[in-house]
Amino acid sequence: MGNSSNSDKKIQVLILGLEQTGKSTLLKRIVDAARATREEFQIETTNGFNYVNRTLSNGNVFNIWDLGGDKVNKDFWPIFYRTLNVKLVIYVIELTEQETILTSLQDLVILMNEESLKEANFYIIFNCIMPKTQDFKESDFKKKVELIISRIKEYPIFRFNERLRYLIIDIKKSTFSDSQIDSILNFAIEESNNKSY
Ligand SMILES: Nc1nc2c(ncn2[C@@H]2O[C@H](COP(=O)(O)OP(=O)(O)O)[C@@H](O)[C@H]2O)c(=O)[nH]1
Ligand SMILES: [Mg+2]
Repeated sequence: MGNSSNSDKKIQVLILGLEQTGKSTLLKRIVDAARATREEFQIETTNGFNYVNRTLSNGNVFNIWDLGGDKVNKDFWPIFYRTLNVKLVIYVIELTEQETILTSLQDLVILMNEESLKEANFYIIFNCIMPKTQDFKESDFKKKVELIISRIKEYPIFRFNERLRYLIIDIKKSTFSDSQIDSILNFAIEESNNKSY
């Protein structure tokens, strides 16, 4: 309801995923990348939601919502995705927590088939929370991620190939560049005939 009256051209983005996967850390990275609008931003366990605006150099303005991922907060997700005209879901999965991966996948499949999200693209961030002493190497996780993606593909999902992209990263580390953040956000507005994935 009310989606078509969204004349202010702001592009709605949700950051979703289970708790402790790195969603709020990702939001902080997005804020840090927006140097012109740098502001004080505290990361705590998210009760409710965090919210920022981000303007890219191409003029696109994004409203980015980081929603809490615990059981109670998850019940409120539908209020956001059924009210906002969501163009992009950034879905964070923590790769080193084996027990939670299956739950993450089930939630993702449900979201991708949710009626009010059928026009939305999905960008999975496979976050690798490495111990302080250990460096992140993408190659260590590639096989695992390919397996996970093939698991998701077993489900019937509306326009799966066009709507899904992913990245394997340690969100906290500097290997996650500002231009990667920009290209994730811009996936929100890519026309389907340009989609290369
Ligand atoms: N080493 C490392 N720690 C991370 C990373 N992402 C998040 N963390 C830590 O994991 C915890 C949960 O992160 P948070 O962003 O609050 O998760 P959220 O519950 O999904 O919002 C925090 O203590 C973060 O500092 C990461 O990429 N690398
Ligand atoms: Mg949080």
